[in-house]
Amino acid sequence: MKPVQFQIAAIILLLLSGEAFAQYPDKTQQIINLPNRDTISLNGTWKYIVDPYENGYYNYRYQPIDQQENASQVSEAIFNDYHPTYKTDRVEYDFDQSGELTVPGSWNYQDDKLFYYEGTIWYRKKFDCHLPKSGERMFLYFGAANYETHVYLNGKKLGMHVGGFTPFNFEITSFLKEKDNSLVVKVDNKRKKEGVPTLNTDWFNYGGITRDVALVKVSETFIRNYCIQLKKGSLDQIEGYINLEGKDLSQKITVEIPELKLKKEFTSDENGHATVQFSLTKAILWSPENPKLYEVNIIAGRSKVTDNIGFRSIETKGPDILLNGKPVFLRGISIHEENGIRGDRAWSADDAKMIMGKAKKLNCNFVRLAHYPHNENMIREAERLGLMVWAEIPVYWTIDWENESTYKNAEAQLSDMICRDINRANVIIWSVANETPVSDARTKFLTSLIAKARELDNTRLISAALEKHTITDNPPLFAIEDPFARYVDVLSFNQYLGWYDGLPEKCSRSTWTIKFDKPVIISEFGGGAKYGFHADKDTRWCEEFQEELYKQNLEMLDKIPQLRGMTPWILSDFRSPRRLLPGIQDGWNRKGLFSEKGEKKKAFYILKKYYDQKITH
Ligand code: GCB
Repeated sequence: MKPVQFQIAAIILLLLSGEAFAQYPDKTQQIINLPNRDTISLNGTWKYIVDPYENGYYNYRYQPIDQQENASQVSEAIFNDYHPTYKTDRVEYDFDQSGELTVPGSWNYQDDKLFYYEGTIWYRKKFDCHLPKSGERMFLYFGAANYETHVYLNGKKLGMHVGGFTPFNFEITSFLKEKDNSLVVKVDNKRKKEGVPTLNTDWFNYGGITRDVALVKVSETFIRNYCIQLKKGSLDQIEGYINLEGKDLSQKITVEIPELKLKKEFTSDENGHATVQFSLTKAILWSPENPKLYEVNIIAGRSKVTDNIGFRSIETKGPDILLNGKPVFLRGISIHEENGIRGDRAWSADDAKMIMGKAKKLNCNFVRLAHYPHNENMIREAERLGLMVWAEIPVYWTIDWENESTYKNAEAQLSDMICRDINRANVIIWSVANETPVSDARTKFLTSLIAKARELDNTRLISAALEKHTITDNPPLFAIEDPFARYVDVLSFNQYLGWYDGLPEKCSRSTWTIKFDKPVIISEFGGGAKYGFHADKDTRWCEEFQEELYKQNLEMLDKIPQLRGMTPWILSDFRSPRRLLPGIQDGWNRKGLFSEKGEKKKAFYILKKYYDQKITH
């Protein structure tokens, strides 16, 4: 083919493949409840190649190789310096001779040379596998990879995914071999202006395959996702759905809760969708005091899924948050998904136990999982321990509000988070943003996200961490003036009196006027302290300063009449490339109540004491 013809063909292919690998599908394709599916783990050691110039993806004209003529060969052809006018036998890569990374795990903490690396790494895993029998299908599932991921199996591109914190899957039934499958994955964690999050964040940009990878075996027609939860406002009526995928979409589906001797039947429509409604009598409701879960079985022909589900209601009434009809104060803490001892993203059940155990020590009944969807172990462990959850998407600071594809990306992350966790009783709040600057474009973006969240789940509360507004400086008087405040169920805001705004004593001179008849949650307050650094309470970075800051803030905030909870910033010190003060920060945001190694700072005891008193009210 002559170069010009070739280029036209390439463009056509590019357009076609753009559709085939749709980044932000309208309907979530999630397979949920991985912990209880028939899976084969692909965790472990993977070969890797660092590719800062994306030589394995773009040719010398910077055209993506895998969207051109030889797309089906791509995983074998990467790094061949592919030239459109001639083919070459020359090979300039070799997975076999390359190093190994452990999956899950970011690459940053596994090799000093990769600590600040932001770019592409190619992974390869070889595996043998029993081929699916007739009537069975196989999917490849990633818990998450940060940020943009392209996946190839045995030379065939399966697709791509954008977003670092949500799961994705591809069907691989017809591409599998019995022996020596070659799974090649390109992960790129370059920050992008139009990304979600965008260029600037206050957390570490861990790159790579950061959560579990597994093969999932299902039957030809299978239960993809479902929601079995209490109907909004009810303590005994279940309302939900079940979605099947496959050939026999319209069929009988049974839902059983053996402990309650319940067995109900439903019929799915021609799209595989069934609406579920039934009464739940004499069930013990899920609560922090008694985080009761029931085994729930869903059976559709040969497809059976078991989940452990709790039932509870969550509502607001004026300024009150009602859990199972009773007012509750949210004794919370903000958390990043990080294991500071390892110095990496948290991903495992053990990581989740360690982190949530600390929140329990503070006497929390609530956690804010900031600033992106955390892995499923975190939510399930919190549910087991009786911790309610605020879940959030990385619409953080200065997103590209006018960009349609940025919106689609944010909406896909929101939808995927909701779909994955919709059966978790402890999730009570979906948050759509953190500290976003007020503008019409921003408010439109966020109200569209809220509409989507309500369409997918009309039972949970919606919020966003907003910012305060100064009405007068002297005496300091603050309010929440953000126009977006009227759309949320729970009015939440971050404020840093005593740290970014004055010294802790400013709290005693400050007052708040909040005109909304809604529950108020302080989604962040806090200040930095280096564990083990002791001085007087006026010396920044010492534990005594942070202790005083907590005392003063709690006294001030407690006077807000609508105050119904808080999630101070933050449980543990966390890595942030913005925090470089030598000897103090050294790359860590020091606002933790625990150090990254798990040592308690003095402020821990102040918050715990406050929560101990709150428990009686
Ligand atoms: C904030 C952000 C949070 C930061 C924190 C801080 O307002 O929401 O992501 O880490 O302040 O430490 O400055």
